[in-house]
Amino acid sequence: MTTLRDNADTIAACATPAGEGGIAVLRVSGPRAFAITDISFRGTVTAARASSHTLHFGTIVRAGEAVDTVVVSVFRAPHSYTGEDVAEISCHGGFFVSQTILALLLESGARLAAPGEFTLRAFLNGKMDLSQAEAVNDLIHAKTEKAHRTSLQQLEGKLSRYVRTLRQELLDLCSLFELELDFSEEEITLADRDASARTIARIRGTVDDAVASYAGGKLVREGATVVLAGKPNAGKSSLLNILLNENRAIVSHIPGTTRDSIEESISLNGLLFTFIDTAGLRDTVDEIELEGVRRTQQHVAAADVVVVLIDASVPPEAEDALLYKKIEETVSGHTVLLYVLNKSDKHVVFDADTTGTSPTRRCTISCKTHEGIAAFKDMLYAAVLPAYDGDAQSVTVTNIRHKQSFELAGASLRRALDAVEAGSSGDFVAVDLRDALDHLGTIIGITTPDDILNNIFSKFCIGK
Ligand SMILES: Nc1nc2c(ncn2[C@@H]2O[C@H](COP(=O)(O)OP(=O)(O)OP(=O)(O)O)[C@@H](O)[C@H]2O)c(=O)[nH]1
Ligand SMILES: [Mg+2]
Repeated sequence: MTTLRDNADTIAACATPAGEGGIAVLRVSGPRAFAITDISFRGTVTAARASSHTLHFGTIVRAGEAVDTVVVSVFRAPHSYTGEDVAEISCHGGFFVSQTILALLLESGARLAAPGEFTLRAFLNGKMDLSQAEAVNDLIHAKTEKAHRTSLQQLEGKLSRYVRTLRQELLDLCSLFELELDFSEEEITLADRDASARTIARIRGTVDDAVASYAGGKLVREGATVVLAGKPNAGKSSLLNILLNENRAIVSHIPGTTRDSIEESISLNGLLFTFIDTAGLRDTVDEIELEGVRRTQQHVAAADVVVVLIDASVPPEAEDALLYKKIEETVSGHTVLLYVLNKSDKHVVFDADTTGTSPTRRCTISCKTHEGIAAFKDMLYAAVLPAYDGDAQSVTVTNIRHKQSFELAGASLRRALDAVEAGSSGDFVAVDLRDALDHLGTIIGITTPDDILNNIFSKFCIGK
């Protein structure tokens, strides 16, 4: 997007996905939106003369011939999504029809919109701030109830209000320190140092809370990855099938059935869980199985949760301890390890205590009778939940860009606090406070450089 801040063009794109559907919607936005639409639209009134927020039935014509019957929605600036004049043409949802109408709009003088350009214009025209614009994209991609709720709250301005409140407090404080510069000759102190230090520390605490909420935010946005690992025949594929409620993976009594990893996602209590069924871990000379084992180890290393599944109906073998130790060594620091004893319907001979795990991190199930599955799901949910407090009052940061800005703001505030405590002059403190203000400003788009804006909006779909 070379024309980031150039709103002179009128842009057009198909706002609905490619393919066949009930309707498709072509969106046109910009100073010539109505004039361009009217070149091919025949209705009882032209879009140019229609009042805002009205719908108009008519026909799209090309070279005197009808292309489709359509409904044109008219939104006049500034009361539209982009803040500009917007026409939305709802046509029959066929690929040929929608592409023909789009081509007509482009021939009539519109430019094809870049990804996210409608939302970019909404942002540039002050219809929403940057964090709200990003929430639009999150809302579109939300797959679960919690992802939907957090993105909607962000769209409605929850994060914006949080950031604006912090910035206002900082701005008030910063002006006092800056004002001292005007009286530097007289050595007047306007900002009480003790009170200022307390305020900065409090704001820093709030900023740190926002950073800390990211672990939960990431969980809400991306979900948790749960790897089912263990020895061959433990019942990993059986468990996957039960969780998905379908016969996704092949189950057989032959050890080494699963060779490739199988990945599927489901929503549990509103959070997205991606389960990966893996090749059973054992020493093998089979080349394909060996590759499977290598992949299992990779998944284990990247997992949020590793479920170590154990066939409790067979006694532990001498090398088992080594296997479990290896899994423990492979997982990263934040990974939760759960030990699940399977086949409780049979005679259980495996002693769970030999795993050396805490009882809250293990359970017994039967993939045959489904005994213990509900408790297993509860344990799984509880294992990832600490990351997400779901507290409606506090803010949940779901976006890595926002997290980094909060971190940078926190670091600036730390420097400001050091400067106050070291008795530095007001201008030193003010510089760090200004930095913190700028970092917070990038979250809502006040001080965000154009290349970052480009990067953000280029990830949107075309037509949004
Ligand atoms: N009795 C009983 N049999 C089970 C249970 N769970 C799985 N099985 C059986 O155990 C065998 C192995 O099950 P799978 O789900 O294929 O085991 P896996 O861990 O995926 O094995 P690999 O893919 O070879 O690593 C099959 O014959 C299953 O029917 C259970 O709870 N009780
Ligand atoms: Mg399997």
